[in-house]
Amino acid sequence: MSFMAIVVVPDVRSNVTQARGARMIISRKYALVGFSALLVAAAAYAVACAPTTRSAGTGAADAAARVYVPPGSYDEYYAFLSGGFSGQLGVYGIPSGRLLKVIPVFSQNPENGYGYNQETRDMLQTTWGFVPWDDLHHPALSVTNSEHDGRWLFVNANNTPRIARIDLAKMTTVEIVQIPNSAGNHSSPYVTANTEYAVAGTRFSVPIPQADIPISDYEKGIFKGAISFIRADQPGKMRIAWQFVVPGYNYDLARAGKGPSADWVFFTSYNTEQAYTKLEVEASKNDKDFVMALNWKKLEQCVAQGRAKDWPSEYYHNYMDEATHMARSEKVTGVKVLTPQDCPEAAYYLPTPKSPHGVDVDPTGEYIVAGGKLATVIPVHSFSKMTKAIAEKAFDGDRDGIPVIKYEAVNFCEVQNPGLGPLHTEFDGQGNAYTSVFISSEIVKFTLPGCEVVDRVPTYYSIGHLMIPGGDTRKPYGKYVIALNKITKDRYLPTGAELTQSAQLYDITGDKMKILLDFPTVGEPHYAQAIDANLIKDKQLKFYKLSENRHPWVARSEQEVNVSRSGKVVHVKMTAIRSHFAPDNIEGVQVGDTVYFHVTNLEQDWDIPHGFAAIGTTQDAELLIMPGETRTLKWVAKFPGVYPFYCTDFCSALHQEMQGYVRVSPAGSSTPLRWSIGKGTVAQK
Ligand code: K7E
Ligand code: CUA
Repeated sequence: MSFMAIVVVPDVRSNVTQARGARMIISRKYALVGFSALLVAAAAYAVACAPTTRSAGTGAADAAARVYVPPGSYDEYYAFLSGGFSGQLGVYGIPSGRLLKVIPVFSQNPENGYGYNQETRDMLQTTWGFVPWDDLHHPALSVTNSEHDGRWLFVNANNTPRIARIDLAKMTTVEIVQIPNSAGNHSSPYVTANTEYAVAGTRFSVPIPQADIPISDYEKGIFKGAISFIRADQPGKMRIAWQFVVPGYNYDLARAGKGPSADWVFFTSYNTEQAYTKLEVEASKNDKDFVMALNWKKLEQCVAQGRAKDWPSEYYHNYMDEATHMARSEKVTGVKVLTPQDCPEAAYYLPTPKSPHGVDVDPTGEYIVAGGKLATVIPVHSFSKMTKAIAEKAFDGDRDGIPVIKYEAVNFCEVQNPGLGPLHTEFDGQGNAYTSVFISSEIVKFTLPGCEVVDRVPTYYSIGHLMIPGGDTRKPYGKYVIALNKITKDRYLPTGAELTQSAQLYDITGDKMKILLDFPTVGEPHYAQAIDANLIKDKQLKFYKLSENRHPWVARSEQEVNVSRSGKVVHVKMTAIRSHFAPDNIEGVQVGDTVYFHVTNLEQDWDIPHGFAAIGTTQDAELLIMPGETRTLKWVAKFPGVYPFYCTDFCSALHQEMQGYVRVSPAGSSTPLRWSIGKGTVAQK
């Protein structure tokens, strides 16, 4: 969760005693603070609206039929669910909820060696060094004219600010760029209407540039937020195009406009109080915080006109080189920085109640819906009112040179009775909006432009984001809404202290939302995206072409294998094919040698990976080598002896025969370096 102040009330379950207990704890804890009343109300509300579990009940057969995908058939959508603190992305079929793949992004993954093996380790390089973990919240599919185009998916790393690109034809992470001058890369990444830019805002404001100063200097306005624009439509070339330095608030979530508002991006900001301690109280004082509207076209012009300053920042850009199948890691120096003064008329603040979390733009591009997590209404702003207010200068002063538009001049409506703790909103393309409501644990449906709540349905439990397939595009697919829940409590067979997180699928084709399915998720799902399977299923990569493999240690046939020594490093250039390695006998390795096994999978057929594992591997995991690919395992020879290596992926009837030996002699031994497969084929150096 990213809003600590209210997570103290997640106990929304059908247990009155528990809720009462929670209420007591809360009121004790918050007796001193201004909004304890709201929190108590929250707990009371939880009791009143306590969901009844197992509500699928009568319609169960009908629900089952709606999500049933017969064996051998495909799902309708691919859904990409963020894994939160797992640093991974789960790929699920919808409506079945079947897990199809886990894509490691900001994580090491022993299943396929990502982040361990020598080819992919550098994807996780940063100015802090090798950072093999992060907190992944928001997937964003690439779009053309604000509709899915099936090229890429972008995701954020929250902790050590980074953005990654996933290639949707490979379903692997192919590019990661670090974001300097940012801290808590939460409002990230959201792409503009034609994926020109991925935008990323800082959740935590920090001294920019970083400086050793007292924390209380926050009050002097030295702490700032950086909004980054990352060029996103040029694979392999993600760069910080520029950064826009804004007042030191917390920039929580973002959305690009579409249609008439396509030149704009919107960011929520909370902590406009600029608190730096006890934020749960100190950052909850103002009745209104802001949505910040940024005209990125104008900012782009200002940069083109040379108004940005060059700042000496450093960051890493890592990408998978297609030809060599290896990550390239480069340090980039310098970033262009704009201030509001450098580029007037590019940024405006829209007053928004109260500590807003999500901000979402409807399919027409006209309505900007914010989720004020402590607000008692859902504020909906109007883009056309906003442009009019800007033309008429209907302002209420400014913050650091950013004009604040009068609330009445930009607000379209306040949706009444939205539940407690509205967070995120998606759209069905039929004039309805669906907002996730955390404290009262429900999805609330309201009409736009009607602004009237027309339905609500409980979620089990504590929904964070929600997602309608295509629900953030110009053309939502409608049909389903998926609740991404924080807490499951009694929903599944218990598994010790750590319980699964979960998603829930609802039918939204009728007037009333209907729950169809619960399915557990990998990690904590924050946001998710789903795409029509027809857009990408037929372009899935089946294997890498061996003839195009330019890995420096590739062996394209068994004739090309060899073993070579350079000082205390031994390179084994080897191949794998059903059902043997070549070579499979290696001698002459010495204690203290570092051995690199470069294994090329010679198969040119779909779904025939080979694995490779060597005993006592300490730094790398096993390898999983796709057909036509080369992967490298680093192995340190520790003790004299004869050690096996073997294939870990059951690849054929003779998979268990797919093994070999490496002989390790004492350091300085006279055993020559030699390798072989089959008797009498010994090669020697
Ligand atoms: Cu609401 Cu990180 Cu998008 Cu979680 S965030 S819920
Ligand atoms: Cu190759 Cu098992």
